[in-house]
Amino acid sequence: MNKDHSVNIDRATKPATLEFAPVFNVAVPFVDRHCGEGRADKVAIRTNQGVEVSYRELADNVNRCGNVLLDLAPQRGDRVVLIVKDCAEFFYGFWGAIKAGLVPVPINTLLRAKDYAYILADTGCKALLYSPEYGPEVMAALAQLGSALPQSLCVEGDSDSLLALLPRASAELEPAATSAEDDCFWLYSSGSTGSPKGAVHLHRDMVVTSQCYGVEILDLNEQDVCFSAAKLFFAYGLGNGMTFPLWVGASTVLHDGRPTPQSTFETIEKFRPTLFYGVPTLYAAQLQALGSECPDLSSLRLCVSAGEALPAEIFNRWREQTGRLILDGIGSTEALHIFISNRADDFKPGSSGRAVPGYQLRITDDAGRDVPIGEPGRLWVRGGSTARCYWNNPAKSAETMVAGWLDTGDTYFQDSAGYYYYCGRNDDMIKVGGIWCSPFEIEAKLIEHDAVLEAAVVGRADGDGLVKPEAYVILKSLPESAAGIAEELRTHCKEGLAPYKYPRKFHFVSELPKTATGKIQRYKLRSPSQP
Ligand code: 3UK
Repeated sequence: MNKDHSVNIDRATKPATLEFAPVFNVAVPFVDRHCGEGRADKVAIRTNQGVEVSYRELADNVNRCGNVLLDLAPQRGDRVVLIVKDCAEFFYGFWGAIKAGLVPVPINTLLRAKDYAYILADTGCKALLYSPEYGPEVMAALAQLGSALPQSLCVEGDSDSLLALLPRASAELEPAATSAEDDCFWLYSSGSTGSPKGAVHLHRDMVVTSQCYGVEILDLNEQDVCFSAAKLFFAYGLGNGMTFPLWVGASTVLHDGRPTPQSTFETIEKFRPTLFYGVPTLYAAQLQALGSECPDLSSLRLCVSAGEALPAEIFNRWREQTGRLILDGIGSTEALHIFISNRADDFKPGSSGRAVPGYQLRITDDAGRDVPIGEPGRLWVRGGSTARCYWNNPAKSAETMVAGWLDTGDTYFQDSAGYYYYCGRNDDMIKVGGIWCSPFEIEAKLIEHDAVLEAAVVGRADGDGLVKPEAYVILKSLPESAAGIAEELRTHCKEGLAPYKYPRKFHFVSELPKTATGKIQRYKLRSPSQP
C-alpha cells in the first residue's frame, strides 16, 4: 500500500480510480507535496493587493497558522469558522486547520450579524478567523451569541492579529493522522428558503472534485493560471480558485473586491489567467460592457460558468465576441463541485452537458421511478465528493441524502444524445394548464431579445386561481413605451415557445433579487409583497 497521506490515481480506468492511504490528511497532497516535486519557488498565489506567495511560503504559513489555531481550538475535530475575504490568509486558515486536525468552515462574507450568530452557534466553533472589514458585523454577532463564545482572531491589524502571530509561530507541523473518510471541512448551503445547513465534507472530497472535474474536464495542468470571480467561501470558488490550482501545482489569482465587468477585465489583463470562472449574470454584464470597451482577453483558454444555467444566447454572444467557449456545468455545495458539464470538445449550448466521469445521475418522478428520456423529473446524483450529512439536522439529511444518492432539488431532463437540460428548481417549476413549464426556458427566450439584459419568470395565479407565467425584466436601456416593449416581448416569446408559455404580465425592474452567489431568488418575486 502507498505511504501515509498519499493518493494513488489509476488513470487507466474510466473514470480514474482513486486509492487513499489508510492515514490520509488532505493538506499533505494539496500543500506539502509541491516542495518535494520541485515547485518550492513557484508562485502559488498572486493577489490584486500585490501579494505573491510561493509554494514554499504557502507550506510554511499553513504550518504556522495551524499552530496558531491549535492554541485557540486544541481538540481534534474542533470547528474553525472563517469569515475571510479572498486573500492568502484564507489559504493559511483553511489548510492550517485541516492539517492540524481541525475543521474549517468558510462562511459567506456578505452576511449580517444575525446570520453569523446563527451559524456560529450551529457550528459550536472554538475559533473564528475574520478579515478586518467584517469586524463590526462579527462583533455584533458575538454580542448576540452570549455564552460559548469562540476565540476570535482578526487576520490583520493589532499585535494580536494572525499576521502578527504568524512570524512567531513554528513553521513545523505534523499532519494530524486523519483518514480519507474523516470529516474535513463544512460549507453552509443557503438553500432558497429556511435556515442555512452545514454540509459536512470529508478529506477525500476535494481530491475527487479536483481530479474528476479539474483534471478530467478542464484538463488543468501546472502551466495554468486560474481566476475565479466567484469567491472562495462558495464551493464553486473554493474549487476554482484554490483546490484545483493547488492540486495540479498551478497558480491562482485572488481579487478581494466585488466582481464587476471592470474589475474582472482589469484582473484578466494584468494577471493573464488561462482560466476564468464566472456566473451567468456576470457574463451578461461583461457582454454589455464589451459593447463599449475591448479588453485583452487573449490569455484565456477556457471560461467556465456555474451557479445558474447559462442561456445559449450568452454562450453564443461570448463566443462571437471573444472567440472563447464558456463551459456550463451544474454543481452544488452538497456535491462540492460540478457533476454535469460541457467540455471543450463536447458541448451543447443551452444544456448543462453530460455526466462528469465519476458521477452517476438519475431523473425520477414523484414515486421515485426513473422517467423516460426527454421527460423532466427530479435530478439525483451519486459520487465520491458528496457531503456525508448536514450537521445537526438528521431530518434534512435523511430527506436529501438517500442510500448514497443526493437529491439536487432541481428539475432536469436528458435528451437522447445524453445531454442534460435544466428546467428550474423543483419549487420554481410552474404548472400551466396542467403542463410543467420551465421558468428557465422562458427566461432564455426573453434574453434572446436585443432589449433585454436579464429576466426572471415566476408563476402567479390569475383572477381565476390559474397559475400563469409572469416576467420580471431588466432592460438594457429605458424603453420609449413600456406597453410597446411588453407587447414586443410577448410576441417574441409566442413565436419561439409552446403557446401556453408566454408571460402574461411584464414587470420592468432595475434589479432582480439575488443571492450573494448570483442566483436569482425567484421565491422573493413570487411572494405577495412584490409588485
Ligand atoms: C443551481 C445550476 C443550472 C442548481 C455550485 C458549481 O451553485 C453551486 O452550489 P449551490 O449550493 O447551488 C446549487 C444549485 O444551483 N445550479 C448551479 N449550477 C447550475 N443550475 N445550471 C447550472 N450550471 O439549482 C443547483 O442545485 O450554491 C456550482 C460548483 C459548486 C457549487 N457549489
